[in-house]
Amino acid sequence: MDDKILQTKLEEGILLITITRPKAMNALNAQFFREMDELVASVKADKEVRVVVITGEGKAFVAGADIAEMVNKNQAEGEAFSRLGQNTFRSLEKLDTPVIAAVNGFALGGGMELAMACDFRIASTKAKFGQPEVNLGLIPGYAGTQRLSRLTGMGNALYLLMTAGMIGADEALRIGLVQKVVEPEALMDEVMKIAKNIASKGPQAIKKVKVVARRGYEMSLDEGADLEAEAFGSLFGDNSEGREGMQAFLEKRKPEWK
Ligand code: CO8
Repeated sequence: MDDKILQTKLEEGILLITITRPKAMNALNAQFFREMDELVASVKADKEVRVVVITGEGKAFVAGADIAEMVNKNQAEGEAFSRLGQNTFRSLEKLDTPVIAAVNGFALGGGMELAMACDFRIASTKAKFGQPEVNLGLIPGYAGTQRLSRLTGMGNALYLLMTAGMIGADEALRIGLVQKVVEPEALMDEVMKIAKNIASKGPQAIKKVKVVARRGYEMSLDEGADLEAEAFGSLFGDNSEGREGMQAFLEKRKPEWK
């Protein structure tokens, strides 16, 4: 029997990762982080994977870190569990391959933090978002305190972090936490359509655009623009992706990416 939490399917360059612990609402435990670390390393090494999609089985995307696994931790173990998750989510975010969260249901606590570490989020109308940690006498520990304000602005972030309230997909769309909301039965078709669209673009350009946008966000505008110019230049020249893309446009044909 395959007792992996993360089930994968690779189809037309799209790696679909499904979190399959539905009886525990896909709560994140140490095994999840081990498996996710392995997957991130394999995506880094695999040129076939153009886009990663993450979703959850059942009625949750992920309902948080595994409370049963956390409850008896001491201070040092709590901090270590936080760093473990932070490192995994950071390495996911740093992949140069795009990562899309297909949020099918509850995305709470560590689950919302996982969704926020993805490049963008497509939500089902059934999705519910929240950072309920303060209900448990905790705070987010997978950098949710940092990413939420970057995505939604400080007022929206502190409102959600302090009230621990749950919001629906439409409210998440309004505050910029998700980029699109679709009916539950259309979620995976829509996400796959978006993923295939991205996979059809220049593969080097997609990677560069992600890395430059993300790294530049942590720099001054001048430093970010410098990084952009360097990456822009790298797409030019004989046998380059940019040459093929522009040539194909001028010749009114589809580009042939390598
Ligand atoms: N951890 C462990 N088990 C969980 C979790 C969780 N986060 N969420 C749900 N479960 C379990 C339930 O205990 C239950 O188990 P059992 O069947 O054995 O009783 C099963 O999943 C089904 O859950 P419910 O019966 O509660 O299902 P409902 O449909 O009634 O409710 C909810 C669904 C609303 C999602 C509800 O389960 C809930 O509120 N869950 C907890 C949400 C939460 O508080 N999440 C935040 C957790 S803390 C966190 O994520 C911190 C992240 C940073 C950590 C840093 C490391 C230190």
